[in-house]
Amino acid sequence: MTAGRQQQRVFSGIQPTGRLHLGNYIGALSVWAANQARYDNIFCIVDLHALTIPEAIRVETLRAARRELAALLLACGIDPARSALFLQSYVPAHAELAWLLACVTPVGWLERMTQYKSKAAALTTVGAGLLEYPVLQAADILLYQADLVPVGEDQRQHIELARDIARRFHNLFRPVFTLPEPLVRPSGARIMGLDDPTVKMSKSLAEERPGHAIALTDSPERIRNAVMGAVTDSGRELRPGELSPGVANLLTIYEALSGRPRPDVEAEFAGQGYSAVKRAVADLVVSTLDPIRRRYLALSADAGYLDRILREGADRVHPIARATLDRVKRLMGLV
Ligand code: AQP
Repeated sequence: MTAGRQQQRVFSGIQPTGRLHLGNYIGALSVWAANQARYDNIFCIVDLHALTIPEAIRVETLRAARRELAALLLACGIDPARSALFLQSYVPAHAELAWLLACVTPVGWLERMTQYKSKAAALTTVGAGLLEYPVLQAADILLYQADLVPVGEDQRQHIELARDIARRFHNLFRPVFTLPEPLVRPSGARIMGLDDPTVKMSKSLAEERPGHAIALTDSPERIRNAVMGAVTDSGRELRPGELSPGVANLLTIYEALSGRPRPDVEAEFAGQGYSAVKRAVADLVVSTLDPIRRRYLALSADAGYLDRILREGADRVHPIARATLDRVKRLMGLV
C-alpha cells in the first residue's frame, strides 16, 4: 500500500457499450460492490475506451448509455458515499497520461495482447486506438496509484501490461507509480456463454446471438428461458467429477451467486436431472437480478441525481489524477 494511506486503493472501469451481462456482474461488479467497506474505491465509466472501434460508436446513444450505466452500477450496490463514480472523459488527465505512457511503451507489447489480436482480426481497418487501448487502461489505473484492480480473467493480461509500462517508466525516469495487482475472484472470473460454453459470455456476442447471455436488466421470464435453454451435454443427470463445460458453467454461476463452496454445490446437485439443476440456477439468477432491475428502473428515471453523482465523483478524483500527472510531467521534463 502507498505510504500515508489508511486503506488500499481499488480502481476499476467499465465501458458504456452493449448490455451488461451476468458475466460482468459476477466477474467485476459484484466484487466491486462487496469490497467497498474494505478499500478506498474509484470506479470509472470508461467512455474514451468506448471509441476504440469507431464503426461501433453509436453517437446518438452514447450519452444516454453512460448515464444508464451509472444507474446500473448504483443498482448493483455501488454506494456513492463510499466510492467515487465518474466519467473518464470528464477527467482530461486520463488522455494526457495515456499519451505520455504511449511514448514509453514498445509497440510489440501491444501487438501481443490477446484482446487486440482477436478484435483486430475481425476488422478490415484497425484504428491505432484499438492497439493503444491497454495504454489508456494503464493510465486510468496508474493515475490513481491504485493497489488493486478488480477485473474478470480476460483483463488480467492488461493489468500485467500496466505493471510492465509502469516499470519501464521507472527505469527510464524515476519511480512514481504504485504497481497495481489484479484482483480476480478464484471462481466466476470467466463466465461462459450459455449457448456455447467454450466462449466467454460477452456483450458483442450477446447482440448477435439470443440465448448467449443474461442481461442484468432482463425480465424474470427471459432469464428463465435463457437458463433453461443453456447448452449442457447428452447426459441426463449431474455427476460430480464428470462435468461437461456447460454444466460446470451453470454450477459456477450458482456457486458465485449463492456464495457457497463448490463441493457443497456439487454435493447438493449430485444425481439430479439437468432440468432440476437449471431450475435452481434460474431461480437464483432471478432472485439476484430482479431487485437490481427494479432499482435500475427507479434510478434511471432521475437524470439529475445521476449527473450529480458523476460530477461529484469527478471532483473527488480530479486532485489525485492531477498530482500524479504533474509528477510525471516533471520527470519527463515538461514542467
Ligand atoms: N464473461 C465474463 N465473466 C467474468 N467477467 C467478465 N467481464 C467481462 N466478461 C466477463 C469483466 O467485466 C468487466 C467489464 O468489462 P468491459 O466493460 O471492459 O467489457 P468487455 O470485457 O468488453 O465485455 P465483453 O462482454 O467481453 O465485451 P466484448 O463483447 O467487447 O468482448 C471487466 O472487468 C471484465 O473482465
